[in-house]
Parts: sequence; structure tokens; C-alpha cells
Amino acid sequence: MTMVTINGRQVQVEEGATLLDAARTAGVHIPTLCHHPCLPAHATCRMCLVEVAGAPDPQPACRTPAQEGAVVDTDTEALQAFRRTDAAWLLARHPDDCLRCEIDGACQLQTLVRENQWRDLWPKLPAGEPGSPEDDFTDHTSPGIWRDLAKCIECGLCADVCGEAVQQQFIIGFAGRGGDRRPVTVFEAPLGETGCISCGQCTLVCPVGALIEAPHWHEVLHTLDGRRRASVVQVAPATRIAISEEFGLRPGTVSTGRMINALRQLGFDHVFDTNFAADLTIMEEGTELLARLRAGAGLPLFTSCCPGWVNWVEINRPDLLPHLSTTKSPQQMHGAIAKRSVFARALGPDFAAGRAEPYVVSVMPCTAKKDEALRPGLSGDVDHVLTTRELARMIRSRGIAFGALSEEGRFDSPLGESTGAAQIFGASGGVMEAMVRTAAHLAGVEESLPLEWEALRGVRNGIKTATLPGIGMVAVCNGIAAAQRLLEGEGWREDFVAIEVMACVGGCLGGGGEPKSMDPQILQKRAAAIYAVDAKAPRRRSYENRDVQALYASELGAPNSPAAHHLLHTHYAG
Ligand code: HC0
Ligand code: SF4
Repeated sequence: MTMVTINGRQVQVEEGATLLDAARTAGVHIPTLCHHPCLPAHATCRMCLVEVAGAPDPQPACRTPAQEGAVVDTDTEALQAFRRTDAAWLLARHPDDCLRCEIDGACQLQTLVRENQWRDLWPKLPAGEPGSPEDDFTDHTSPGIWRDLAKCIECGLCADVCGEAVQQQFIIGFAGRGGDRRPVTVFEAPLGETGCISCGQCTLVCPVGALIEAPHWHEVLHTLDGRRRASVVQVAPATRIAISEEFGLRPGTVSTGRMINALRQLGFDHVFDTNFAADLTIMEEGTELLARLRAGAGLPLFTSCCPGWVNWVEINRPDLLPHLSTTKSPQQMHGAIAKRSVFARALGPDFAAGRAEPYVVSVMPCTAKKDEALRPGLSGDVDHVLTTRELARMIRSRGIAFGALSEEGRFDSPLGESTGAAQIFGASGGVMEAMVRTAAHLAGVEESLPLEWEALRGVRNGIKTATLPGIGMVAVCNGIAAAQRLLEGEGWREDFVAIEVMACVGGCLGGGGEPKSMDPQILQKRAAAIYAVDAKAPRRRSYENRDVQALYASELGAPNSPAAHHLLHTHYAG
């Protein structure tokens, strides 16, 4: 342990800790803008400069090691003056646009200004000056991600997360030096014309409003307020847990009932569960796997419910397309069933005749789901996709006291029932574990296999594997970088019968549309909550879902039947 003195208070910290860690241990707040606990420290924003006794100049606390006996001041008049000047530089180039900004209230620059009462530091540059707020630096070419470089503070976190440190896509990097340093895309192309997979991890770490999900919640509220169309909302497994954090509830709190009640207050007529369609996905995908095993072709089968991964395959490895499951993702399946099946017909003769269709919204922890809803062969299933963060904004905008809502809310029937297997879709390894449970049943080896597959669980970046007697070896790639590693060699072709890929580390619970939590342990808490929901579920295998059984009995026939293919399968752009 190392002893340091912060503002006159002695604290002990682990070897290797920084002065920022030491200050946090001492309960001392040091402002930061470019620091993220999961990414390398660059010390570009200079907000965390502190005075260390004996050092000639102030040191950045985020990357200065805590040394035995160090005596540190974090809040001298000189430091306060420096931070004020630093903020003035950032604000001079920043649009005076907070009230219209999508992340108003969640912006770290705004928080810094508010905490320090620096509101007088907000001059606008004259129109026409380079960098003036009237200049248009917006890039709305991607269906999932919006960029606005006028708001960028050049912290570098987007380049880190997109590059070596996490996703290894290298779509955003840095160009220029000193005052000209700025984040750029490959060849400075609009984002929609790069190889961006819309994973949205850059929006998770951006401390300001320079990178955000393409916002759709305003249009959704507008449509709901008009009350001209029967409206349907479906919610992803990971959203019901992480949304708690947006309202100050403990990470890992399950808010399914509160969220359902909030959605009803927002005006949705029918509140359904994406998990219903996750069970249906497993019936289709599990059957598809067994058919490929019998035919000895198209193996290994890659899961296709993560649209960031599907984007990656289409852009980077179209040769792998025959391996992708043709089963639609639960989001798209749910939309197709809601619009063109028994539920829609029950809404009235116009719906039954196809002259009208319900307005279908999905709430996802994911920015790439916005792309997915627009894909050829899928567009029309879902009208608008909202992220978990957008749903929280909608709830706040209507003054709904989320924490005070009852947790007793229930999804509507018939597209609301689900099993524990569907809930674990939200965690890395969950889709594979759910598929194993049902494939074992379909293959007649269920009795010899466990229900829970610990080897496939866990939120850490990497590759997980398990062997299923009677079926074969399966793999789970936790994050797109892990998938790239797996695919570098050729061994995967012989080694595995099925491979799950989720582009975001942790799976959907770490998706680019989730709350911007800065603590790496939060993913672990979200995952524990997901597995706890499964453990308590009365039914834990997708084939046990009674409403799914009823749907097959009433109109789909059997999994992979022509009717099921028509409604529940898709194709890819080669
Ligand atoms: Fe997921 Fe999904 S589990 S991709 O991670 O398959 O986004 O939460 O909704 O569609 O069900 C995301 C989460 C979903 C879908 C499901 C799958
Ligand atoms: Fe990179 Fe993902 Fe952001 Fe695209 S969405 S720029 S791939 S981090």
C-alpha cells in the first residue's frame, strides 16, 4: 500500500494507483472530462491538474502515479483559475445550444460549468468565424449514430474505444497536433460511408453531445400524442435492468414493472416483450442448427441477432454470410408478428385486410438496432427504435416519477409471455445458452445436459467455449474484437458447430444505447440481475413458452416451416 496526503488528509491506496484514484479514495472530487476508467489516460483536458509538493509544475492526476509520501493539493486558487481558463477555451468554441442538445442534463462539460458556477464563460463566437456555432459540423449520414464536431472537446475517448483499446474498428482516429488536433473518420468520410458498424460504443464514452444515438424519441412522442394509430411497444431484455440507473436506482435493479407502467403513461396502447420473440427466435434458430448439422452444411452457424455483428460481416467478411443464421432477430420478429399476424388481425377488419397496421416501436440497449430496422428485407417490421437512454429522456420529459412507479406492471398478452431463456439473451453467451437448452431438447439429448452453462457466461472481453455431448462444440465471442481474433485463423471452421457474436463487450447489457455508466463493475451487476431473473422464472426453456406454442399451432405450423420462413427469416446483402 502507498500512503499519500490529499488536501491535508492521509489516505492509503493500492500500488499502481494514480493521484486521481487517491483523491477519490479520500472523498475529494477532482473534475475530469477525458478520463474513463476502462480506457488509457491521455490527460488531454487538463482539468485534473493538481499541485504535488516538490514538483515544478502541476501534474495531471489521472496519469500521475501516487508515490509514497506525496503531498497533494487539488483545489488551490491557482488550480481553480487554470481550470476556469481551460473551460473558457472549450466553451469559446462550443455552441450555445444546451437547451436543444440531446444530452442536455447528461453532459459532463455542462455539469462542470454548473458545479463551478462558470455560466459567465459562455461567449458565442461571431457568426462566420471558423469554429463559430453557426458553422455546420453535423454528420447525420449513419442511421444509428449522429456526430456534431462543433460540440467535440477532443478528449480522444471515441478514438480509444473504436480503436485498439476496445472495438478495434479504427473508424475514428485523431489527426493534427496541438490546437489542430481533432477526431476524424477514415479519409474524413461521413460516418455512414465508412465501415462503422453502428455499435455505438463511441456514444457511450463521449462526455458531451458530439456523438449520440440518432434521436427518434421526439417523433415517437409526437405520434403517440396524435393517437391516430394503435400503438405497440416492445422492450429488450437488457433495457429493463439498466434503465434503473438513469433514475438513480442501484445498478442491477430490475425495473420491468416500473418500465411497463411508464410506457403506459407515455401513451402506448399495447406494451409487449421482445423476450416473447426471443423464445420464437430460439425455436427457429435451434431448428436451423439441427437442420445444418443433419445436412453437414453451413457450419458453424453464426447467430445473427446482433446487428453490429451483421454489419461487420457484410462490410468486412461477406464470405461468411452463408454461415449467418437467416432467423430474424427478436426485435424484427416481434415487429413482423405484431403487424402481420394474429394480434394485428384482432385489431379490426382494416388490420386483418392489411389496409392498416399498428405503429410499432422498440426500446433497445443498442444503436445498431436503428440500422437493423431499416435493412432491406426487414424495414417495415419496426417503425422506430429507441435506446434505453432515449426512453429515459421521454420519461423525464413527461415528468413521470419513475422510481415511485409500482413494480407490479405486467406485459400485455399474447406477445408478452417469455421464459428465462429469453431474458438471458441480454448477456454475452445468453443467446447460445438459450439455444443449447432448446437444441438439446429438439435433438433428444436434453436429459444428459445441464440447464445452466457457466462456461458461456461472464462479461469479460474474450472467447468462451463449451462442448455439448450429442451436438458439438460451441463458442461465444464477447465483443467484436474477440470475433476478429477468432476469425484470424481457420480452426473455427472445424472446431465449432455454432458461434455467438455480440459486438459489444458484455453483450446487449453493455450496448451502445445503455446508460453511460463509468464504472466497469456495473456490467457485472447488470449481468447478475439478468441471470437472477432467469433463475426465478417458472419456465426456463424457450420451447416451454405457451404463447409461442399457440402461435405455431394456430398459424406457423412447425419451426422453419414455409409460413415461419415467410414471416420470421431474412437474407443478407452479399
Ligand atoms: Fe439484445 Fe436481442 S438480446 S439483440 O442483445 O437476439 O439490442 O437486450 O433485444 O433483437 O431479445 C439488444 C438486448 C435484444 C434482439 C433480444 C436478440
Ligand atoms: Fe466506431 Fe462503433 Fe462508434 Fe462506429 S459506432 S465509430 S464502429 S465505436
